[in-house]
Amino acid sequence: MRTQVCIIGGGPSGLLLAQLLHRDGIDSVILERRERAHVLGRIRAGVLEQGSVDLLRRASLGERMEREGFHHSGTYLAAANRGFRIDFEARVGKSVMVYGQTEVTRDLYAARDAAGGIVIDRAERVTPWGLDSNAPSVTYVRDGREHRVACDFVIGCDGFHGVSRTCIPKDVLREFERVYPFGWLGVLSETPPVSHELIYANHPRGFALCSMRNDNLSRYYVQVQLSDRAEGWTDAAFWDELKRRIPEDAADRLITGPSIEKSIAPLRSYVAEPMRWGRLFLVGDAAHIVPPTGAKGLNLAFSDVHYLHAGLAAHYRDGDDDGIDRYSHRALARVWKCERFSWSMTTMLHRFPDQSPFDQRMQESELAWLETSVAAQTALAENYVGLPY
Ligand code: RFL
Ligand code: PHB
Repeated sequence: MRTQVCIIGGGPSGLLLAQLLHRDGIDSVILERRERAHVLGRIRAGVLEQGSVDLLRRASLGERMEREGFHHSGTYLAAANRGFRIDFEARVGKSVMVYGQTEVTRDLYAARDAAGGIVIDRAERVTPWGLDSNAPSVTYVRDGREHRVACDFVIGCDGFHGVSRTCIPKDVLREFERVYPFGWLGVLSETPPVSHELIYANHPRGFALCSMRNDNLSRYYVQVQLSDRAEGWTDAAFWDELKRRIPEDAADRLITGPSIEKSIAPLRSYVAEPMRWGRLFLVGDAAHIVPPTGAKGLNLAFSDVHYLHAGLAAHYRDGDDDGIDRYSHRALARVWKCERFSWSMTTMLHRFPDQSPFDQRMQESELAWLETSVAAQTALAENYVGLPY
């Protein structure tokens, strides 16, 4: 088979890139390792920046998001069981959209199907070839048979554990990493959200987050030890712990119920440089990971898609390679700013194992400063709603 752009990974970044390219008349094939039902079953991000919303609209994917998503014009931060609000609209004139990654992915698959796009799931042993030549290709095995896709470009949208990044020679690839000494235990429950906006809580017992998917679907997280297992946490233990860490009025209001999903995610900051090698381009989690505290992972994947789509469109339309040549540099400039924000939110809000009473006071005074300083609130709001592309 031959295509112009071969995309490895059928997560949100691979699907969105394919959809944007399709609108420019550029054809692509997506190779996805898992079954589609598995990809659609993942519970991940919940918050979309304005730039991500605009990009989805540009790909004609805005309709259900507009109907079912929630505009949030602010968020609550809390320290020691007392909360205060940061008003994004007042500080920077922008808001965010609460619309789950699961729904975004479902909309993207529906759009690919409607456009007759090729998404090959259960593609095993996906292997790129000739990335430093003008004629790359990708082989894969499906139902025991090997296939080859010849293409102009290979795009690695295959997440942190994908194959693409490993194709960049060791003496070219530079990796930067911080692994945090804790994880997030996340619970999804069919209960009304405790608050109409998110609550990010610092507490001496550890971080907690109250988020949501819709009027009767809540998403909550508590910081846990990396050695904890989700099965080891009963629902009752989870709700007790959450209540201890959030503001008292929210704890009093909290409606609890059985969990319908419970899992533990480790926290990591990671960047791979460069994001391009020969005919290979890395996008999203394949190139960088942020801890979820700033709600940046999916949004960062989408800003990569924006830069790469613009570069590929100019290549095919005008024979202009400036955009693809500058892709890695432009994407990384934004990646590092979002890495910094996600790291700083994580550092401000979590309890670290060796944290001293001094460190705890430092966190509390940073939050106290945020509560009263318009300048500090503006800086946080500018990053949270999304830096410009
Ligand atoms: P994905 O979603 O990991 O998709 C990669 C796809 O590639 C496939 N794949 C392969 N296919 C073929 N061959 C191979 N060798 C392959 N290896 C892998 C995989 O099966 C998969 O389908 O990467 P992508 O598209 O770059 O998207 C990134 C986002 O998924 C990620 O950044 C976010 O989920 C992060 N994240 C959040 N981001 C936000 O912007 N806002 C949030 O509120 C937010 N909350 C979160 C999060 C991530 C979390 N977890 C579980 C890590 C909350 C959590 C708890
Ligand atoms: C979520 O709703 O899953 C969510 C929201 C905000 C975050 C992380 C996760 O910072």
